[in-house]
Amino acid sequence: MVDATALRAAFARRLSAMYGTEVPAYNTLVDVAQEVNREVLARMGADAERLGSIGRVTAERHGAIRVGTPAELAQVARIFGAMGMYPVGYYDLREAAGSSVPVVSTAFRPVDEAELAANPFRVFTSMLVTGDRRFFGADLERRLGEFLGARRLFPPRLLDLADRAEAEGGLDGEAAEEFLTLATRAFELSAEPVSRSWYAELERVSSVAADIGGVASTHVNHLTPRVLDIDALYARMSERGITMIDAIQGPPRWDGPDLLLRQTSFRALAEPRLFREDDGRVVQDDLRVRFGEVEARGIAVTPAGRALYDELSAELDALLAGQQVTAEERNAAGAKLWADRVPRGEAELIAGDLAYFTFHVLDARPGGAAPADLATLLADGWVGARPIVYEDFLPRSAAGIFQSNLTSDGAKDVTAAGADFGPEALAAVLGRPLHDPYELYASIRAASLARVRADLGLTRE
Ligand code: OOG
Ligand code: NI
Repeated sequence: MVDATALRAAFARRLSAMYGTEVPAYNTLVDVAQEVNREVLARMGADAERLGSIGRVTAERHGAIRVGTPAELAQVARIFGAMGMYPVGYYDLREAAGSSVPVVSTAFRPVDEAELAANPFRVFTSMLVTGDRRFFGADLERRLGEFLGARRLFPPRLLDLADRAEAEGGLDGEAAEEFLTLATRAFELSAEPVSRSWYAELERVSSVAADIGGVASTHVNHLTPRVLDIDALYARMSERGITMIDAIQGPPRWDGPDLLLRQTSFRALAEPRLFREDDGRVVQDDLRVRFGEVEARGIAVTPAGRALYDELSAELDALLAGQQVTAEERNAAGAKLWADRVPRGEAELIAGDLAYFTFHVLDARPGGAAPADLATLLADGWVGARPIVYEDFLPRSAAGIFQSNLTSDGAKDVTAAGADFGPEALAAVLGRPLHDPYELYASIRAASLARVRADLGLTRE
């Protein structure tokens, strides 16, 4: 029996091998990320593994895919469900700062601690909101609906195997092989010709709409490795002649602990694609829709920590509004705000309930009766803390990643009516609960505290 964990790990490896043949620069990115990770490990030793073992970090990827309809998204949920990946979080990229991308998104990922440690593969998944009048007029919505309704992204056999795997907790060897082959193939770039005029019409609305609804299949948009020092990676990729986007998105580089998520990318590569002209001729041209992205993950923050992050980001924007600053200058201004306002020590992050940690009883604890409160347990050396890694995404960075890789600005009619499509609507489409990331982190923390209490023979206060 190949269980969900093994299916997920195998799928991540196969997708990586496939994407490397389609986008060779991805292989360079993975090589450089691993080179940097080895150096950080040599330099920092065990500290380098505080946010995940080197085994986990080396295998760690996130993918991004985009689909067109609720029915397609529900099928995606079944395929990932087979691999122990469940929808977590709601992102509205139609609204995020600076964004005009007509999608709502979630991330499929493992939700419990052991599964995350075994393989945290996650896929940022976006769905077009074709009923949003700011982007699509009624006629275009209707034609888009017809086009999307007529295509089939996933073969019925793949969906059957997915359902069986989810119901039975895995698949036997032969069925697992078939499932993995079909699942990987479903995300390959198709060689089918693209209708030039249809693609162009959608591209006038948004290049993301064209990438999703202009073609008859779906594909991985990017596959992102994790790196332990993203500033070193940025410099090294630039030295290799790969032009990175202007900046690293997310929190600034500073001399405190890594929090949340920092990401950067290089521009979409021109890939050869076949086009069908209106007169029926098929010609070769290229499209720039896929790109390379890399990320560094930090500690998961609580709602209070997130509010502080959002506040500091807004203050930084206000501070720099109207000024022409380089990415370095922006980082320096951000790092200064952080130095003034974000605690630099893990103990302060715990005391201020700003970030999530798990707790464990230390072997070398004092004798006698254990104190009952966590602060004293930590301060007196009874209990140690380990940070919980941030497993999710940042809407503003996601919008920045989408945006910096678009070939055109598209057109959004801000006076037209948007379409309500909130987290409840998304959960209804998925046909399964949409997990709240904060609840997941909090329950991992709570489980560790329950173990500490049991180990120390403490009853709940
Ligand atoms: C997804 C963009 C968001 C991230 O890492 O924030 C994303 C896409 O381009 O489809 O992947
Ligand atoms: Ni991404």
